[in-house]
Amino acid sequence: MAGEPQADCLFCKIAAGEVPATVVRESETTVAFRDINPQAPTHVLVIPKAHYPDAASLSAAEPGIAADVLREAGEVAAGEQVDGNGYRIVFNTGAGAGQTVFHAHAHVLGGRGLQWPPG
Ligand code: IU
Repeated sequence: MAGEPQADCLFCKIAAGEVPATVVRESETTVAFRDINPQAPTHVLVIPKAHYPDAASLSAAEPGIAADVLREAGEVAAGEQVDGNGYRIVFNTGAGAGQTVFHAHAHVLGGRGLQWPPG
């Protein structure tokens, strides 16, 4: 069923506490944890606890939880004190855009200069 945990999904296991991660925030519907391969001094992933493969399917099925992810991303940036100099919230969507984990997640990147357009 839509949103149910998937047995083969790493981020479902992190959300369930079955795989360790460096958690920085948690809410009823989301978990935020540090990326294992950080691309900036602050690089935190915010995931919904419910399983949806990408941001578009999450927001279509659960707009309230999609809003929770965005709000938590902003709270992460404030907590990491990267909001003052600017930060980026990224949802890679599809393999062609670099998505490698097919459980919706927001990258929160900050703490260095960020170029535009991204690569
Ligand atoms: P992507 O947008 O799907 O490419 O992002 C997946 C991210 O998940 C990527 O930045 C990885 O470094 C990160 N990650 C992680 O934090 N922990 C893991 O065990 C694995 C990937 I696998």
